[in-house]
Amino acid sequence: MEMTFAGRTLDMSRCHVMGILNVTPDSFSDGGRFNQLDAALLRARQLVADGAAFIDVGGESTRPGAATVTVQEELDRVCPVVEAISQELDVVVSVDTSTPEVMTQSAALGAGLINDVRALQRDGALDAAASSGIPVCIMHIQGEPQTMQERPEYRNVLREVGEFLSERVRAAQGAGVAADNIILDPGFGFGKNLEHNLRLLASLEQLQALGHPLLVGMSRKSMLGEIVGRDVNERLPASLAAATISALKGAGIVRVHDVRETVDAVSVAMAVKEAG
Ligand code: 7PJ
Repeated sequence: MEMTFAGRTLDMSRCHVMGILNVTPDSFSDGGRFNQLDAALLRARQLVADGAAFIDVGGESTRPGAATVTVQEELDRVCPVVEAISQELDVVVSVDTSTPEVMTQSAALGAGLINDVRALQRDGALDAAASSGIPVCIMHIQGEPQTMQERPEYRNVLREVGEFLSERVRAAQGAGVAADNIILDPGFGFGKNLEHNLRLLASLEQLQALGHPLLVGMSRKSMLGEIVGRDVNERLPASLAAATISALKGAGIVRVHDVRETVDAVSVAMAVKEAG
């Protein structure tokens, strides 16, 4: 169950914490590139100090209604941050992108994981991921980010997510991605209502049967807001519960905003798992 990310080997039978680092510009800030890079590095240092094993750098918002970004804009946002973190910090840099050019350049600058919420479905993404030689996370999504939450429908969400992921694994392997370089993600909130999300979380063990480590992301998501009736900034306890459950059910990576708190929660889950 070991996996190597740009020279760093991790035991994926344990649960690791991935900190989220958004490098989408704040429309209310007039900070230039230098300030943005500086701010990203400060945040990255804190995430590592807090215990993150991965930092997920993303330059494109996938929120429904978010503005689209050009390839050049995404490269300009993501690449300097990937390069700086890779050089300075002892952490795996993950790049949250669906864009082949960003995959290729990030891997060359030291990224250790490609995290694609579109499951390598964009033209050129399969080949870019394969040529990069680094591991990839393939996530399930129903539809496109802009419209995915309008009316998600499944006959059997667990089976359909499993079939989609299996098909994308075959496609990735067909393009030359090594089987032991593939991580899978059910894609919580990506074209799913609360009932779909809960069914997937309740059955996470069954997705392990696909034979790849699992990454899960539920931090602060609206599925948790629906359960506890709280705004996005008050969802830390709910997010910790979701991370704990995921770790107990065998997730190899949890993708979160609140790294320090999640590391503690996951440590308790791991200690219990090892005692069982
Ligand atoms: C996920 C992601 C997720 C993976 C986002 C948000 C939305 N990548 N990128 N899994 N979510 N692999 O954080 O609210 O669930 S962006």
